[in-house]
Amino acid sequence: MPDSPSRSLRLGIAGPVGVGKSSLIATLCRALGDELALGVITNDIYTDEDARFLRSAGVLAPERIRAVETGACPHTAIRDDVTANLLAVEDLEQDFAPLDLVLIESGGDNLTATFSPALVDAQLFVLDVAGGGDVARKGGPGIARADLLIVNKTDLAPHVGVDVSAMVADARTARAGAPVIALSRHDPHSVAQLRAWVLALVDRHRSGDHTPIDPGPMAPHSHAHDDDHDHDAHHEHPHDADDHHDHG
Ligand SMILES: Nc1nc2c(ncn2[C@@H]2O[C@H](COP(=O)(O)OP(=O)(O)O)[C@@H](O)[C@H]2O)c(=O)[nH]1
Ligand SMILES: [Mg+2]
Repeated sequence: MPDSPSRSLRLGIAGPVGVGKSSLIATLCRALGDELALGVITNDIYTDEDARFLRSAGVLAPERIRAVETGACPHTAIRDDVTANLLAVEDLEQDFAPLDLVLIESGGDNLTATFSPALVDAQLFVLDVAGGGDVARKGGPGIARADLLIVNKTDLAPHVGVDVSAMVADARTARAGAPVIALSRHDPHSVAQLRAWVLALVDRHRSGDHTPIDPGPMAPHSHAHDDDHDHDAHHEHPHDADDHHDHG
């Protein structure tokens, strides 16, 4: 629930590592920076690499881009205990009031990670064609129920043997018709579609006509953490569906 219609729209960007979340945020800052007051939060496990990439892209004043370091479990910081992210958003909103839109990039450790509706008003889930044409069909809460699904890097489709229109059709089926945009930062028409979708959402948020949807918690899962970090990867944390899992 928006605290007040004048608070910024908080838009989450989720999806696996490497699908182009940071690049999509840079694209959005370029496409919307003239008409909206923007802020960006990145979630990285141990670094502020995404924030540094975005600052160096020069698409937004560097002080409007802040990093939250999430520790071992980036999905926890956007779903189960969103305190650090909420504080970062509220600080940005206070420091640059009034902001229209805050973009929050997830740490992207898991195909099924979703944002809590306590942190974001709406969320995008990003896939790329290089992940294979099948991935959209495999589903998961973000793919099925995020406010918008992006099939990214369509310019690469001929090189990886993926049929974009079939992938988009599968995605639409998995989402019961909810919106899907086939995107490439090299395709101005697709960028214009994304821009229009975000502007329409900001309008609905301002007029109080947008209702946040919870895609639901991530599926029960186990995953191995990077071997090159010296920390105890074996731990459990509660998810909101009470589906405890082990990291191995
Ligand atoms: N060909 C192509 N590459 C892209 C596109 N968007 C992002 N990339 C590349 O994909 C890689 C991962 O992008 P990044 O934004 O860091 O992904 P993230 O881990 O999801 O934040 C980088 O090398 C980007 O340059 C796109 O539309 N087309
Ligand atoms: Mg990134």
